[in-house]
Amino acid sequence: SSFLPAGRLWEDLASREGGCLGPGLRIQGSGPTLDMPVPSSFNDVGQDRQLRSFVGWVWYEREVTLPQRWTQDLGTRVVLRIGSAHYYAIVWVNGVHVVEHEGGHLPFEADISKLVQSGPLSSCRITIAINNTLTPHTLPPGTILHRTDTSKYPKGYFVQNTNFDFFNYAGLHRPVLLYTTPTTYIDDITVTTSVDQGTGLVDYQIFAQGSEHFQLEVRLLDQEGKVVAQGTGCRGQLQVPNAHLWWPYLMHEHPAYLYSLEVRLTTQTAAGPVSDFYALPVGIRTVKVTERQFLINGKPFYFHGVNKHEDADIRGRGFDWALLVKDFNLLRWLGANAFRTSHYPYAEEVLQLCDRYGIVVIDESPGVGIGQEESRVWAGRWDGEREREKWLSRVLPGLTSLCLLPSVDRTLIAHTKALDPSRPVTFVTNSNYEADLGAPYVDVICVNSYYSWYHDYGHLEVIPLQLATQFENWYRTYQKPIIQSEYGAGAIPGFHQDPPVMFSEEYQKALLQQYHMVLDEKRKNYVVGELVWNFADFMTDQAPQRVMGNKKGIFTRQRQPKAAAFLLRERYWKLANDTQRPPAARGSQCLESELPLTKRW
Ligand code: BDP
Repeated sequence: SSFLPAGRLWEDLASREGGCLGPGLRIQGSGPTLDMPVPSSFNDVGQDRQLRSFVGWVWYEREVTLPQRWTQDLGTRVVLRIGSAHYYAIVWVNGVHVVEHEGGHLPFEADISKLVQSGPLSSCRITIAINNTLTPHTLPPGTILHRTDTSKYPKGYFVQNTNFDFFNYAGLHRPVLLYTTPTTYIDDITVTTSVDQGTGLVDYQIFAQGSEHFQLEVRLLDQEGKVVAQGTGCRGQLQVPNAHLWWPYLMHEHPAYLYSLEVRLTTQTAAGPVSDFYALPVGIRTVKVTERQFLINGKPFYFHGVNKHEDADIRGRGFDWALLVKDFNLLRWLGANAFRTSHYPYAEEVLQLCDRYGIVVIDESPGVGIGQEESRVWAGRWDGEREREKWLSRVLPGLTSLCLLPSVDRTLIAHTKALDPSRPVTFVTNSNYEADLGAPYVDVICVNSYYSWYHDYGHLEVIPLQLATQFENWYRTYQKPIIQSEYGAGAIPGFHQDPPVMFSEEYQKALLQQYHMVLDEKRKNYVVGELVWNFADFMTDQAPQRVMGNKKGIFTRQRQPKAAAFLLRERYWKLANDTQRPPAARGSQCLESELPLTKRW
């Protein structure tokens, strides 16, 4: 698509009109444009320092020709779907405003049938203005600092300030799609599952739009394509005797078993019956938290995994299938059974792959870096139920096991649980166990610590004492299971020093080993997981403590293992054997590609 950076900030504009162009104008010919791939961040695609750090409005435009059936059959509904646009987006079709959306990490769409079906034209010009300015009112928040000392800065100079440790990549980060449905269509499907003495119970609720008159048929198919249960109507319960449960990776011989829930909606029209159809993969599983354990299907689950980012060379935060599948292959290689979507919701394709690979997810809202000023802003906005709903629709995750909130607000946590009682709720804290305001209300406590990294530099020997104290304090105070949600050390790939020194691969490895000694002790009791910071090196703002980004990855940004990756691989496979597989079944549960490792044991 063509792309035009328009050079104005939000706060310069009286309204969010999208900068210097009126909606009727074409981008082509209105100024110098660039070719811009979608999906991708725009920052690293060019050879231009200003584009890399650009703050303000950018414009995307693309003209497509639609099939005649779409534009002439009035029984067809044409939808424009935008996977994500960071941060604020305004969308026009053929110069007509169709939708606006705030928030850079969730999809949104617009019904554009009327626009494309109104004339003989079958062309469709999609124009999207995006503003990446972060303010105290955005999620994540940020501030624009105006530098007014003219002896140091040119007139009008400003910088975007943020309180988080990743680069504020922007653009159309996920696919932009045009698709069709009939005018009466399946809008949403909600599924919850439970198990009663081996019988899987699948409760479904289907939301249809467009008319009141339709029939709904529901079928549940197993992996062989056999129908195992069926129903009719908008809501019901399907019963699956001897159900195959959805188990996490390495916890069962056949992990990640998915049924397919097929929903067919039929309407009678003058031209005959018309149907809409949707197939949703469904895993039957239960999740429960006790005082010391995190139970999946009634068995203790230990999270051994990573924190991630949507981040890579050139494409920035842009969605890329090859990268995604590589990452899942690395997770399998590592023996990881879980990850956290730090620090925002990831593309839905990521969650779908987690379901297929048996990876348990802590799905995080974009509420990172909320300081005191922003808390006041948000506290104001949470007044009143409508604002609260708006907030929740932005922070609630998709198909995952845990839902993570940014806030220590008791009613917000209660409300989240009311909306989705099937998922435990947590939030990640660096704070002091005594001062923490959220811990009393969450299901699982997630604690970050960076011993011998951000203090006691180089003194690896203090980790066991400090970490044991951390766990004991939190557990004594709250009696809830704890996940070590972040720990780690920076290592510049190829830097070696023994005895270990900070930033060497040896130091990263040695620091992790110190943590593991304590984790091994405490996991016998109430520690239910460990997630290393971070899966891969990732880009950040420039700062003297960052070496072309954050180097705490156990893989490089190009997904090559550092020494610590081999250490964790050995540990995670051993943890899987120790804690999750019945002894008799050991060694029989690996995928073919992993057999050499199992044979070694
Ligand atoms: C953690 C933050 C994470 C940072 C990390 C670090 O959650 O975003 O990248 O510290 O400093 O507390 O490496």
